[in-house]
Amino acid sequence: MHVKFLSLALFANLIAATSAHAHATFETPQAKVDSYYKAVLKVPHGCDGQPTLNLRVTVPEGLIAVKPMPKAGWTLETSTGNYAQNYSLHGKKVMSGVKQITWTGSLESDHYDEFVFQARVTNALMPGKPVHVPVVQKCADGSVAWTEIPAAGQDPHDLKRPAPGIMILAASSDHETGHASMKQPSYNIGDLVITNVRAGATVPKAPVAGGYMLIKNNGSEADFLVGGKAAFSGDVQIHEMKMQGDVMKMRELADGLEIPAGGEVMLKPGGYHVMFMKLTEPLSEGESRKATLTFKKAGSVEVEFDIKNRKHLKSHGMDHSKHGNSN
Ligand SMILES: [Cu+2]
Repeated sequence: MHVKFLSLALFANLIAATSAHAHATFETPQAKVDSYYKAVLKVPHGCDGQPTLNLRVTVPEGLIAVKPMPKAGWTLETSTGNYAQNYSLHGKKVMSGVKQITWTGSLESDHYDEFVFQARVTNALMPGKPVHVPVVQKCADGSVAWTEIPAAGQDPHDLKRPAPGIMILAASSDHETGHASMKQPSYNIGDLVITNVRAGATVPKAPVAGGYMLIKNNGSEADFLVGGKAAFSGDVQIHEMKMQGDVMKMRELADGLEIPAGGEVMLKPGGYHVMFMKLTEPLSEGESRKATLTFKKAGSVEVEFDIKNRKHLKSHGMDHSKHGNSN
């Protein structure tokens, strides 16, 4: 059997359609975390002049609750299996689902068609990184396997047959986890991703300051934020704020703050926070301060806190005027 290949581009927004080859692509090459993504795979032609008889899509880990769209004139088959990790969707545990979709029919080589499925984008996928969807196109006399996954930072052009990809964007449904984490740096340590790192501005001689952030755990085991170190603070503690009757009480979490497996915790004013005790200098709005955070399993990571005044902390460090146009 001889096998011939055609070309396929990854990201329509990154790779302009300047190639001499025809490409199969996703119509929308970006998808947001914690949202449903409609994947429209565009197949512009068959294998070197032959009609396409069969198209098989392999669902990558992190896309769940996949539902393919039936096509008139095509037979639709799916195979299901267990995910590598458990996910939660609408409060329910999801452990398995569609892992492979196959459409069988016929698409003339000089015709164009689209193959559609819907998927839930889980927070196991990291914003700013692409996810790749291997596709195999079969013809009477051979097949085209778009299954090569580019390494981190590798130009898909360097691959002969890259799997089409989708760039993962931060969730937008919630301003806490939305564009704030896109415009601010994100810190990775082990399975943890830390974004939206900010601390409250202080008045001169103030003894303490609060530090806030979003911590995501993409791993399969819980981790704990147990403490930290900062040049501007004599003692870095992890605190919880809670209403006790009518009184807001603050206490140190002696065992640390749990970041559950596959979950996330937002540290914010009025809730969990890093407490910088024994401040050695005031923190002024607009400045930033480096500090080290220590996790029980993942270890220590240096992060930079953006210093915000109280009002901007409450709005998660974002400028209100920019809230309207994040999409
Ligand atoms: Cu505190």
